[in-house]
Amino acid sequence: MTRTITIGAAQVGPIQLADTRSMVVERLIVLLREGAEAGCDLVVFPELTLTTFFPRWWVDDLAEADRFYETEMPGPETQPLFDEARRLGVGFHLGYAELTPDGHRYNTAILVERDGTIVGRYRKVHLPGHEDHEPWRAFQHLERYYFEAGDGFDVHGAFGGVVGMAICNDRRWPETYRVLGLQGCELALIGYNTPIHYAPDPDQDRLQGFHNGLVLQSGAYQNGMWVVGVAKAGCEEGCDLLGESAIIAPSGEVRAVTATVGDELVVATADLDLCANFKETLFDFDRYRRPEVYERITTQRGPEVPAHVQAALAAAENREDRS
Ligand code: CDT
Repeated sequence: MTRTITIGAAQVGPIQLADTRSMVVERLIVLLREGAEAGCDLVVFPELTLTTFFPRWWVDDLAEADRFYETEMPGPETQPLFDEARRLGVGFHLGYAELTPDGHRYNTAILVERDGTIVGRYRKVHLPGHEDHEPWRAFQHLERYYFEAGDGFDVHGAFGGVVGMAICNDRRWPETYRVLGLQGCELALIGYNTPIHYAPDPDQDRLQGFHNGLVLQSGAYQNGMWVVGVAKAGCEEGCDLLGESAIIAPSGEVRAVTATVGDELVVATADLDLCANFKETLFDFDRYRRPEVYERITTQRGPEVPAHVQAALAAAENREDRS
């Protein structure tokens, strides 16, 4: 018996500050219905789907930003999305800002099964950008101010397979995919908001699309899993966000990719059994991995050039100075 799941990557175009939750949810329902017509079992929405990407602005007091966070899921404005999903029998993945009853703030994603029940929740682990106001930037990237970091990558038994989640900047870190891969993940869902302009090194602006494909495709291939990367795209409040949402096979091949930076659904049917072609051959972790020599990965955070290498480099520099 094959295990196939038809997936819709539901890219969402820009959401402006003035757009209400209800307006956004209406757009999501249109994409969900389109997914149902295309035979989707699962429709994947991006990171922080319900609002504009608010970490681009500084506020003196975090409470001023409370309106961007969800205090319940579903809440009155998101309930229609859950209702429509259940009616259509289509599951979904949704990213949003979460404010917990005890005051914690997370960049969160949930996985919702075809009957409308939440089967998994993930809180972003790798928070990019900065924590203080940096007025020199054209726009801020204050995720480290607005959110606390989540504490791990879990997988969930859903849609007939092993499903994991990650959010945006997580996709640039190989550890993300590996920790999921080590739990047998067959399908990783990753929403993103990626500004084209990267203030600390603007030379990277021209590489945003290339780097996006590079990390999603290598993560898929090196772990033998399907990866779905979904953008909030287009010009949001004057800030251009990358599109290029894609569904990637365990071979690393792109099976579907968006062509616009607006609301756009692309669909691919994922055979989860294809994962075994990679997980049981070249990437047979149990047979080939060598965790005993990877100790630095979990014990060390930043790079440490060993003392003997530093000494050798200093000696070489001395010799050059003397010659
Ligand atoms: N949302 C998010 O994580 N965006 C980051 C931008 C990094 S630049 C501060 C990304 O990795 O795409």
